[in-house]
Amino acid sequence: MTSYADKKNGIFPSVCSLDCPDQCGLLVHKKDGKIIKVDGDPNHPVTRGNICNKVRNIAHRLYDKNRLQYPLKRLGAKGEGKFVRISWDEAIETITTHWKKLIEIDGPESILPYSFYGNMGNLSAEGMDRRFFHRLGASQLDRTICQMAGSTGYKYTMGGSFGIDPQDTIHAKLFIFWGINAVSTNMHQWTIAQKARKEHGAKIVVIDVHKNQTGKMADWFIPVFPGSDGALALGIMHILFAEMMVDEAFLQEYTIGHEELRNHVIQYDPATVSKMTGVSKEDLYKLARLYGTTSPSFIRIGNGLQHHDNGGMNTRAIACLPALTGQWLIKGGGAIKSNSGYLSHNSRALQRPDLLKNKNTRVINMNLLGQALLELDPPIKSLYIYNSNPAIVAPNGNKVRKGLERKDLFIVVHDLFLTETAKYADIVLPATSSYENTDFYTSYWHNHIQIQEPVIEPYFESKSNTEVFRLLAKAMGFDDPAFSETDEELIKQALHNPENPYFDGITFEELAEKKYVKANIKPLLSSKLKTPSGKIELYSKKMMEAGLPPLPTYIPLADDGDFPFLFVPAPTHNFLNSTFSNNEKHVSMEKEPKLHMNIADAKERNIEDGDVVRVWNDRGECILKASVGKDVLPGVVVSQGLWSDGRPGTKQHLNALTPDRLSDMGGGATFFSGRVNVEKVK
Ligand SMILES: Nc1nc2c(c(=O)[nH]1)N[C@H]1C(S)=C(S)[C@@H](COP(=O)(O)OP(=O)(O)OC[C@H]3O[C@@H](n4cnc5c(=O)[nH]c(N)nc54)[C@H](O)[C@@H]3O)O[C@H]1N2
Ligand SMILES: Nc1nc2c(c(=O)[nH]1)N[C@H]1C(S)=C(S)[C@@H](COP(=O)(O)OP(=O)(O)OC[C@H]3O[C@@H](n4cnc5c(=O)[nH]c(N)nc54)[C@H](O)[C@@H]3O)O[C@H]1N2
Ligand code: SF4
Ligand SMILES: [Mo]
Repeated sequence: MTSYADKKNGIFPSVCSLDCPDQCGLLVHKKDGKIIKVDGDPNHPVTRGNICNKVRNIAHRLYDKNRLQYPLKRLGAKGEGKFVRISWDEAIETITTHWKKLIEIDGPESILPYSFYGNMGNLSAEGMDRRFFHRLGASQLDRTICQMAGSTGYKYTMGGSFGIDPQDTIHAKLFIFWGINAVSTNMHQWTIAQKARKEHGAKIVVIDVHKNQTGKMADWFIPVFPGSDGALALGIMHILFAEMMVDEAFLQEYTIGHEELRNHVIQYDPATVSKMTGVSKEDLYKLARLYGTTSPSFIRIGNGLQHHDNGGMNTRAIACLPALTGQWLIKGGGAIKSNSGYLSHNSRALQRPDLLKNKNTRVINMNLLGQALLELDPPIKSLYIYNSNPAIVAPNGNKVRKGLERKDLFIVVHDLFLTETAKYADIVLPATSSYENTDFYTSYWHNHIQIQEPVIEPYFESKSNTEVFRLLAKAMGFDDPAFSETDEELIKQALHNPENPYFDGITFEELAEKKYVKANIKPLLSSKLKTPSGKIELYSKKMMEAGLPPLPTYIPLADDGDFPFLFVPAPTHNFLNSTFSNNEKHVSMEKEPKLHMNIADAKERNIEDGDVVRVWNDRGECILKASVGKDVLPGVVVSQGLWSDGRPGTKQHLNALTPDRLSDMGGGATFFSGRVNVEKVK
């Protein structure tokens, strides 16, 4: 294993560890032992030398004056932010002594790990941590906050997270970016679309509730009501069948349920669908005919349209479209929701669920964190939080914070910063950045596996996730060899996955030498799909068994009270979720949080562009600046960014407003299905 950490000067290979589909290959420039510049690797076939501004400026975050240097113990009240430095020995001793007592009195399920993908490295996000909590017998966390609804909906249709190779989309003549703010969240897919537009006149259509940075650069922007995408997809299907633009041979050979679907979509006529979606009949015909007559056509299905009560079904419905026109057989045609299925590593070897010894420990949905902390019986008595910042990112945030405030709840937070969440902790542990670690990465969009070797020394006393779990295991007296294996051994075990043919022949040695290796992907339909029938399931018996409509169906959003606006608090350009929201450089690039509203709605409330507005519902309130115009439909308001609410005089914890209902499938989050009211602050 190489480490470049002790090299003072030079340019070294690295990988972006952020939760972003692009998973760029990076070149890190060092001077006197410090990172001074980060570039995209020009030889990386997907990155091609381009990276986002967030990561170009990452040195500002890595060396931020507020970055944690030592373990801390809380002095003040929970949430207050008063801490004192302690040693690692004291930190580990305090945690494990507390846990041993809890296990004796309340049992191990009184302890709950809470994490997400603040670091996408497979060892950092789901390696030694999983081994540790399995052995402990802690409550298990269902990690549902991001893509669960959509992935489950897509899986019913296509059998798993399998789409096309994004590098092939250069051949597409039509790109539909559907519920994805790709300019900010998948920039290399956007770059390919622009190249295709320039080289062969490809058209770019964006379907969104907000004409944001992506919609503004489209050839055609189509605004829709939040949560209405399923209806829009069904309206397109209606026209495709009615005007005989479907590929009958493809339907016969590769799908099941086409006749049921053909009859089912008769009810979704253009007039009906126009009312459901806000898309005019004319535009609906235009879109369906464009889609029905252009080949190859490619749909990039985003996460936005699935953060809804009906998010699973919306995705399921859109996923049926490429089959109707036979796109999956054409190079560059088809869709991508997520491609994570292609790069599934040996998670059993890495996570060692066998250490649970078949104990049937309870599973807690992370979207219900507030409820779990306040209502669960027997109660959760300790939380160990890493790779995530729930006090900002979790839905129904005030409920979450009320739970975190519980005096009898022992909280440990492992992070690079004293986040809003860390302020509630009893013990705070400093984390290394991914640039200080060894790890391997598997993108959920492109098809490359990548390796990260340390490029800088650990920052002061910070430690990686794997290292901390090794220390905790030792202090708990866990002597299974699983807890002493090195990072290199863990990577080798994970890469050896006999169940994934695409990993065939890819070795640690090759990866260590080349830094990135493309998996041996075969065309999607060259073998049976992983659906029960092996085909694309337009009709799904499995859905019916799960109590869902077996055919794609429009189901309106749940009732969220009498507030006049649907509220969509989406991610923003210069942050990654809440990461960077506490770094001055990135906050200065992003400026301030805004509330986009339609001019007609604003007029009714005497709100002008730039006015300060109060946004509220029965869950909480925020104070934002109004941005008045025509970028959203009447009845919809949109904000961007998960802002830190630590700065004095601000009230911008947007998840204070969001519902913690679960979506129709997969226990997913419904961040964008909430309602609010808005008024001018005098
Ligand atoms: N710069 C940046 N990049 C990121 C992130 C970030 O925070 N910042 N986050 C990362 C993560 S974890 C994820 S999951 C992805 C998410 O990235 P995307 O897949 O782009 O998903 P979102 O940004 O959640 O939402 C995308 C768009 O959906 C729109 N939208 C909301 N509701 C609806 C609807 O009902 N219908 C339609 N058609 N559109 C709707 C929103 O206005 C938004 O423009 O991005 C990753 N990349
Ligand atoms: N309103 C609203 N809420 C949302 C969303 C939305 O669109 N709107 N998006 C949702 C989505 S899709 C997602 S994925 C979630 C994401 O939510 P989170 O997973 O919480 O993502 P981040 O806010 O980026 O927080 C990651 C944290 O991990 C820390 N971290 C980074 N690397 C490491 C490491 O190696 N070790 C440790 N211990 N810590 C590390 C970072 O410093 C940061 O504080 O948010 C969700 N919340
Ligand atoms: S955040 Fe995304 S686009 Fe930016 S460097 Fe990382 S992987 Fe690339
Ligand atoms: Mo996400």
